[in-house]
Amino acid sequence: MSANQRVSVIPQPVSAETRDGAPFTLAPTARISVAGPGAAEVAGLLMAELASDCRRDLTVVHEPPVYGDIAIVIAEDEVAEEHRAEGYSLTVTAEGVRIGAATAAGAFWGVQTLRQLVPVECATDPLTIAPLSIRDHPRFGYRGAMLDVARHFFGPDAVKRFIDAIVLVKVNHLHLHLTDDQGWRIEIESWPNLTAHGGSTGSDGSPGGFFTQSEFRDLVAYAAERHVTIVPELDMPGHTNAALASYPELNPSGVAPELYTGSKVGFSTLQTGDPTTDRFLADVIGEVAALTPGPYLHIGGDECLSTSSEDFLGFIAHASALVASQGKTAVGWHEMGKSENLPSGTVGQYWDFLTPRGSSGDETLSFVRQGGAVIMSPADVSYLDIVYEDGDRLGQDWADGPTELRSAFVWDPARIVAGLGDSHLLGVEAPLWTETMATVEDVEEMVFPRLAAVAEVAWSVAPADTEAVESARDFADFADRLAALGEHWAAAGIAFRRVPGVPWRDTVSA
Ligand code: TNX
Repeated sequence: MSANQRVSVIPQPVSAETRDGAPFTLAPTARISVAGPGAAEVAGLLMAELASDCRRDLTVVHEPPVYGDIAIVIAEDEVAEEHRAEGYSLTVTAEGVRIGAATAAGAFWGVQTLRQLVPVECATDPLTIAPLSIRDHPRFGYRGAMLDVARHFFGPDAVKRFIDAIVLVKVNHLHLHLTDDQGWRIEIESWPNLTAHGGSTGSDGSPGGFFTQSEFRDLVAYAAERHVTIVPELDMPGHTNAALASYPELNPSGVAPELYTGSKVGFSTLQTGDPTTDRFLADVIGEVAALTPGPYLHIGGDECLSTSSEDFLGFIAHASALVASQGKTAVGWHEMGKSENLPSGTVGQYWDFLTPRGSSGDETLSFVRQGGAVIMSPADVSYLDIVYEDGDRLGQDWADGPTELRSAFVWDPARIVAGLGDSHLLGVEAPLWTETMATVEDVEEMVFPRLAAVAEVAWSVAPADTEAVESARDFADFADRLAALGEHWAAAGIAFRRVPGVPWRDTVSA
């Protein structure tokens, strides 16, 4: 374990050991040698990073490596069978760097580890890395971040920047909360007013905006190149004022409400069993499914405080069946587990606290009873919009806030709902709700560093089986590694928050 601690990477790899001997030095003659399916694409991304961050011009060659090269090798037997989906190995010696993986995704995560090991001064100083050997694979296949583009809209460039930042800590799902009371952000060709009117504003009267279908397709492709799956969310039947405001015929009165720019939740609802609403559902779910190569389509289902329970159950059965009929796996917030009529395999997303209250635990177990799995997003530790400290300018405090970095780190997803262990969990996701965040800098301040903590919870091995997760996770060690990652964030211009308790290095400016 002590050798482990000298290799500074987040998330902590499964095994990481430093080795004796001379360091690797990147010479001007170095090349990236590739072998195996997908290796050239991963090498292309590494090449671009080394060009932009370190001003090094490497070529990619389909030849065996020679002394001083960086090799990326993709072949089945590079990784033990049970870890092939995303596992990788990384060795560094004076002779060269070698990443081995069974898939392009595994090689890509190996590259992210390598990026953290490259010194940030690589543009001006020699690029050297001490010899080491890493073997690594994730605990969970679903490691997510959610960006709420409905309250404040963030456009394609901002979302790409977000993707670039989350992959460094091996987050591989980006859940986009595309619709809410304050705005509808995805073009639906058969219902154009959803964006023309429903996308025209946002929280606090912000300017709004939306993704055209072609922008969205481009975003999905950009994410896929980086081994990130986009999970689109159409939140319904509540959280739908923007849709109701765009089409009077979706309202029982036939009168459209005004657009909404406040922060209340739970006041809007679509109707159950209404023919116009049913046509709307089939159209929007059909168009978004067609834009989505990934397996998941999230249909919300949270905080339906204005929907009768009978209507809620009918609505969820109908909408989730539509998702399944499009060949997608429905995902919903845990309230959707009230339904006993979910298509088999429907995924639940838990957003209650570390200690479940009321019926949230049972609603979450309902997904497993119906053949599905669960994503853990406990609000009191993984919600990135909760204030860091009392009195913060950004964020809310309803989820037992403030949420310090330490709280985002010392918890375990398999110890929340009794009866839900690793085998029932798809993974872990950290959501960012943006009622109070208007700029990319605001977003980055809330997301970083806490996303790094949640990413480690999702990727790294479970803490030892002791009663208290608090003592099983080594926060001091995490904080040391985070200080090194912070240098990379600073170099990339990410507006992370220098929270107390971390030995941030002040040689670089944030
Ligand atoms: C609850 S948790 C919400 C969101 C809010 C968020 C603010 C959940 C599924 N819904 O509508 O934006 O709290 O923290």
